[in-house]
Amino acid sequence: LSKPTAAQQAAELVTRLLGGDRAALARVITHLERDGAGAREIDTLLAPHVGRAYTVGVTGAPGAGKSTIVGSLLAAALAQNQRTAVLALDPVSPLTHGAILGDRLRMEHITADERVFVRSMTADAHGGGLSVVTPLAIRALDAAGWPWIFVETVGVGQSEIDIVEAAATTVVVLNPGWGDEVQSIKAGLMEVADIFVINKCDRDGAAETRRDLERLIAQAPPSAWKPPIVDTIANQGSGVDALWQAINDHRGFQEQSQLLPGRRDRFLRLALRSLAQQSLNARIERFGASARFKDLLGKVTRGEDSIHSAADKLLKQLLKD
Ligand SMILES: Nc1nc2c(ncn2[C@@H]2O[C@H](COP(=O)(O)OP(=O)(O)O)[C@@H](O)[C@H]2O)c(=O)[nH]1
Ligand SMILES: [Mg+2]
Repeated sequence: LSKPTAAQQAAELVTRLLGGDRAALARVITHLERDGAGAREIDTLLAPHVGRAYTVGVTGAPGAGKSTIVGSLLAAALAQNQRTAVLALDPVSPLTHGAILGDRLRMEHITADERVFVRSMTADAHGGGLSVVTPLAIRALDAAGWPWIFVETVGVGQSEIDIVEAAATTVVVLNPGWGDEVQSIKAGLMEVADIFVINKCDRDGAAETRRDLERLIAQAPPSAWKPPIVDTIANQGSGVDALWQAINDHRGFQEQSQLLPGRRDRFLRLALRSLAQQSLNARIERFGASARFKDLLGKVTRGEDSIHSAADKLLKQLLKD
């Protein structure tokens, strides 16, 4: 008997995933993460089965309490017998390996439950970055029948803002005292926040933070949804039911106003753009080693061609290949 091909293995894995096999789901995400043999086949096979899940992005500075909040939200969801998956993203993994371990611990009390699926992903496991892999992993969870998907990410850098934009509901977590967090708000999170959380309300300064936030919200362009501010003490579970309610309210608002197809478009646009970008970058890398590239480079070096025109020729060549 010959060894099964990557395509056959992918088909078998996806069949098991669709049947609810958790180990198959975990392996599929690993394949997508590594962009290994079968990743393309896997997404093709998943495509007819996606579109039912509701995604909630949870973002904020490191240490703000995102993992603690997600852990308590899992409990709130479970209390209503809602099955929930979590993707914990670590965009700067060499610096925050401890954080990922901590995340696991903070959710561990609950991850033994069959109605919960928790998965961490790091940026260094593949070439394309989290903005490529996260949408693919969300599709895998969706196809596997997880109705709620929480995505936890650190709110730094444009690619992470892209990721939170891809969620149907985006929760931005702050702490009393603001500090550096006001920077990330100004850097663009203000426009993407559907719900604000002031976590660690056991500390001083919560009322001032709320006032600052209310002022920022009042300055935003008018819109039908006004982001609520929820106070939490997540490590004591306080305020988390109100947050779960706010998430459900926002979902209900979007369903009623028929806003979810637009959110879905935004998600797929991001996924498509990220993947195309990754693929183009890989081609440029490969092309950089070719004789044709050396030729182009030589012309620029000798002053026979401009950098602009050489770059145009490079692109033309790449798109022809
Ligand atoms: N005092 C206080 N500490 C909290 C609260 N919520 C979380 N923490 C603690 O803050 C630290 C960072 O929490 P974590 O959930 O890992 O933050 P993340 O990096 O945003 O995921 C942990 O030690 C938590 O136990 C809170 O409401 N009050
Ligand atoms: Mg965390």
